[in-house]
Formats: sequence, structure tokens, C-alpha cells
Amino acid sequence: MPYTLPELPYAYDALEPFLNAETMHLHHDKHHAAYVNALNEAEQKIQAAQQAGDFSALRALCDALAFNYSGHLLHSLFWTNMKPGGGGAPSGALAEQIAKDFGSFEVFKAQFLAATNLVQGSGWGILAWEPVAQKLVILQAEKHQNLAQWGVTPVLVLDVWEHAYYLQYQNRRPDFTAGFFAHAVNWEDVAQRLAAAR
Ligand code: MN3
Repeated sequence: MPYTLPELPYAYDALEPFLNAETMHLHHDKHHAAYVNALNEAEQKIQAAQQAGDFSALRALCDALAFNYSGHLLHSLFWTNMKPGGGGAPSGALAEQIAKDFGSFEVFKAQFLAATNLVQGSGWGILAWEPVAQKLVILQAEKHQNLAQWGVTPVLVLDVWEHAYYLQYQNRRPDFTAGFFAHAVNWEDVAQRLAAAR
């Protein structure tokens, strides 16, 4: 199996009260695991198609690769983008890049929250390094893979599928996303990801 479910980098209850252990168990152990399993299954089916010389199912298999790979990647990032006692504001080179590309941290935060809160249905808010113009961009992902730009590297991601927050926040998505910034963002991890992407 080329893809494996990563362990959470903290205890399941470490982010309480922002995110409770029940939400984290379901989200990591069930939802993220399902993407990993489906991704491996799609790859096995493609290998079987190669051996059989029958690519008639490739439309659905390519869809499965895009959806489940993107889900696996984004969740793996999401766990490490959070830490107990996180939040606040970034410093150093990350803070400078945000100021350069958005004017200020306040503008960046307002735009990131708006993009994330306005995701239609299931998706993500994403801050990514865009290598062509060498800048940070804020994107939405619908499902896991739609509305992406090719070649960008996500550095901060926020899951707003209902499974990410509904047990605690019900329909109050903006309370969940505000709590993410107030209590959970691991800015050191985001800064390391930006440095590596550059
Ligand atoms: Mn999720």
C-alpha cells in the first residue's frame, strides 16, 4: 500500500474545547482513513486494468485518483496545520510575505475566512504558494480537488466539510473557522511549509 494514514501529531482531545475528541476520532479514523483506502484501491484497479488491457473504467478511476489523493493530502496538511494552544499571528518571513501579498495580516485573515465560509457545500479554504508569480494565493477547493490551480503548494488548509465541525458547531461554520484562527493554527508549521515551497 503506497499511501498510509498518518498518526495525529497530538492526542485526540488535545484541541479541546475547539475540537472535541469525538470529532477528531471520526474525522481522522473514519473520514481520512476512507480517502487513503479508496486511493490505494483506485491504484490497484488501474494496475489491474493495465494487466487486463482494459481501460474502459478509467473515467471513474481518474476521478477517484483526483478526489481521494487530494483528500488524503489536504487532511494530512490539516492535522499538522493545527496544534494545542495555537492561533495568534505569524512572524518572520511568513508574516512578511503575507503583508507583501495581502497588505496586512488582518486583510489576509478576513479574505481567508470569507473564502472558507463561502465554500459552496463541501470543501476547503486554502492558502498556497503560487510559483509563477512567486506569491501567496487564497483558493477554495470544492470537494477536495475542484477549483485548484496547477502547481501551487498549499501551506494552510481549513476543512469545512460538515464532518469537520457539525457535531459541535452544527450550521455555525463561521464560529468553527473563527475558532481555528483563535485557538488552533500552528503558524510555525505554516512558515516551514512556505520556506520549503519557495
Ligand atoms: Mn475532512
